[in-house]
Amino acid sequence: MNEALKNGVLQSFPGGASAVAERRIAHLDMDAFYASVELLRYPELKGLPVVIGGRRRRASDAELRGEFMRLADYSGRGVATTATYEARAFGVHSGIGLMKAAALAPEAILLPADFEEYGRYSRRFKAAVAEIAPQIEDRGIDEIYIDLTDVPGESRTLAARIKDNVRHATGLSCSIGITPNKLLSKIASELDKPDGITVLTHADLAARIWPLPPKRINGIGPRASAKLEAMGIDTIGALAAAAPAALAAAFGARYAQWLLDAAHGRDDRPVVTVREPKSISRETTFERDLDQRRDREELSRILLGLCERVAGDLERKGYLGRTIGVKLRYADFAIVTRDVTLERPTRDAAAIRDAVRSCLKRVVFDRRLRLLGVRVGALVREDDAASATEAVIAAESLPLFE
Ligand code: TTP
Ligand code: MG
Repeated sequence: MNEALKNGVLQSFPGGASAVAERRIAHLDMDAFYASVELLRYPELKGLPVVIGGRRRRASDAELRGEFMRLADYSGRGVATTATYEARAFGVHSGIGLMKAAALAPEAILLPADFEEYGRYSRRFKAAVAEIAPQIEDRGIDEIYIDLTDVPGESRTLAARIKDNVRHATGLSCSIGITPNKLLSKIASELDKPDGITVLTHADLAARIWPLPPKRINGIGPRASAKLEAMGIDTIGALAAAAPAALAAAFGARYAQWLLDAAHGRDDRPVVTVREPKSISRETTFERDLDQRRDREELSRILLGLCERVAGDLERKGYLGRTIGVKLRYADFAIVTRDVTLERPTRDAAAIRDAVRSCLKRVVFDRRLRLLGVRVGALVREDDAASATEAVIAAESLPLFE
């Protein structure tokens, strides 16, 4: 296939005909997301360095007095999940240990994370975008890709409208990059953070993208970045100009080709609008109704089998889940469900079984059973799980009746 066609680039042929209309892809990322949601709740903290992190915990002495906790008063091994831009000015960032952060910004306010609240705002901002542009690929709690190719309007105007709608619906700001593909848009959305709009075409590649370090490309992690640096490649431009053979020798042919395509801004991945599954579950109806006491062994065996099958499903589909639930149907068809939310997402059969057991402790077995089901929800994609696990949450249980 013609290179230009493959990348969806508008190509004028000598006859003047356009081969493929250039795509217009936006990447939208919320600004200091968790911290900004907290500032809606505590507007008096606006303009101050604020850090989100640590476990959900019992109220500290400061909180009991109705005061905010300062980083200087923190002790423990927690990490910052994010920080306001005012705190970032002191060098505080996602992933930094809170004790280290305290040394940098002792006066900064420390707030615990409230993931349920962030989830609510996440749904709200996505719905606000969908009112203007419905072709959305969900990339996690605070970012999305949007295919704007068929949405009328000039790019900058459209981005401004989307930002206005998000602000109106949530009170929050975001940054948007618009380019011909996802790879460039993901880079572009960061170029004018916070509250920015960056529109780039392929013609801007050399001036705007090539001066950046290779690690700004989503898919070039710390290891690849260090290896490139050791080869003297410290910008995306240098990567674009690198000898393919040298890259192939260092990274293997496939990744080397991807590196070169990325450095040249080539990416034809579509915006995938399919909804992510909310949960993955397995259930089984018994051949005869079982009694919790008399048929204990059989029930245990069935339960373990279900856990293993769900774990297998998760592995095949590439997900981990944090909420483990159980469903029982009694002989009289009444249904009861229970679930528990773990500290970290898992797909380990034994971890799922342990969680299911803790759910079952909250079930009354006064009738025989005809069905048992195991469900894993609050799913995260395996690729995204690394950052999701950083978001540590204290275990809690949420009984759920149907
Ligand atoms: P980011 O979009 O990376 O960061 P941010 O929204 O806080 O700031 P920015 O303005 O630079 O976009 O991540 C979104 C949320 O995900 C962030 O608010 C907190 C959470 N998070 C973690 O829990 N752990 C992490 O390591 C990172 C990077 C983010
Ligand atoms: Mg963000």
